[in-house]
Amino acid sequence: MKFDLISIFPEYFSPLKLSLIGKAQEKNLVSIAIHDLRDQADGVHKSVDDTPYGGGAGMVMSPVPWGEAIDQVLLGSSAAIHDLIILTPAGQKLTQSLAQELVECEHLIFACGRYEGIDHRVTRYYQTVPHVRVREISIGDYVLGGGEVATLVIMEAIIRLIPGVVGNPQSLVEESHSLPEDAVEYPNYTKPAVWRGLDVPEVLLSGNHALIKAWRNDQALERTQKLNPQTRG
Ligand code: 6SD
Repeated sequence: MKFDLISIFPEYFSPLKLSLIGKAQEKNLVSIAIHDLRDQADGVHKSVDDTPYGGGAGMVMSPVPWGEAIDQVLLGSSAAIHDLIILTPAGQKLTQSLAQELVECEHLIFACGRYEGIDHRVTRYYQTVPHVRVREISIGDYVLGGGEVATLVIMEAIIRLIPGVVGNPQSLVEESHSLPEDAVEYPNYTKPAVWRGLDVPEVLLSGNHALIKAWRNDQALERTQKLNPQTRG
């Protein structure tokens, strides 16, 4: 799976060398290339933004360097389909099922805006390009300073679903199947059996696997009701 990330702050992506995603790159399960949008900017100031048509506060990212950067990525790719992800609070909300859909993609391009966002013609133009699917995605209803952190979130959600990335595939199975549909996780405990006067729930020490399974199920449902009663459980 190939990822191309385009941003004016390429250093935002340094954490991708760590942990799960770092290992996934070492194992050649994913290939990640980072591109500085400013490499496509002209003039001494390498400007990538301008004032908004129609007025208003802030600056809008010019479609010109974005078009150059995205075209360059597309020309260098042999993929049959390219998914161009544009991060925006107005996009489709990231969910586990969207992550499961995206992990099937061969080539993901993340366009990370800053300022007031990217000139909307970038979305409109690439919607007309054959073999490109444009997806506007949000990670939640709050406003970030740019698309970089949202990209890191989406990539982590996707990459851990690639077979061979998570060490113990049973943990993926447990997360997705053995709990009730859409429930959050049950609470976890490890040694010591008593910590600062707090015991581990007795059932977990019982060795009775059927009882443990039923208890975890109850706990997951109870937590789901408390944490997210509107949308889950
Ligand atoms: C200006 C951006 C890009 C600004 C964003 C995405 C979400 N879920 N909240 N905020 C965002 C994305 C904000 O570029």
